Amino acid sequence: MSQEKIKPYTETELEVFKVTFKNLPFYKSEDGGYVTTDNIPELAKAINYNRTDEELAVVKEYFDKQFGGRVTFANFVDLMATLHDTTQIAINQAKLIDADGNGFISQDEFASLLKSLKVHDGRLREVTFEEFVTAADSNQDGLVSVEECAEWIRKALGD
Ligand SMILES: [Ca+2]
Ligand SMILES: [Ca+2]
Repeated sequence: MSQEKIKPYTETELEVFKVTFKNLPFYKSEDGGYVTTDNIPELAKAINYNRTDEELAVVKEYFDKQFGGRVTFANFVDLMATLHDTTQIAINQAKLIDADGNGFISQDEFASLLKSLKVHDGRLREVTFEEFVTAADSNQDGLVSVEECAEWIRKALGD
């Protein structure tokens, strides 16, 4: 499996992110460094992560459940990536979603995609698998490839 489509952040970019993160007034340096989910509204403001209160509540819920109420530096980088490069996050996400690695998104895999995307965009709550296939299957072979899925995510995340 080739990974060259995913362009990771450079050392310099990561260094800048780290400095930004550590300089947040509510940053906690224990346990490798984190921000509690209570500070998500301030965190969002600090990085121009423009989301509604409702969407931020979903983000908070996600971090509460998945990460015990903490936003770590790695999580922060992911959040930055959604701002910085929607294409990259979309490709990363599509690859992650293709859990069995067959290059296509199954109905089960789509269900987990929807779950993760809801964190980013509350509007996606009601998309069915059929609607997803219709919208995403650009070469009309009836299957949604990882690339087609990435393009769909990119559109879904873009405004
Ligand atoms: Ca698959
Ligand atoms: Ca297709």
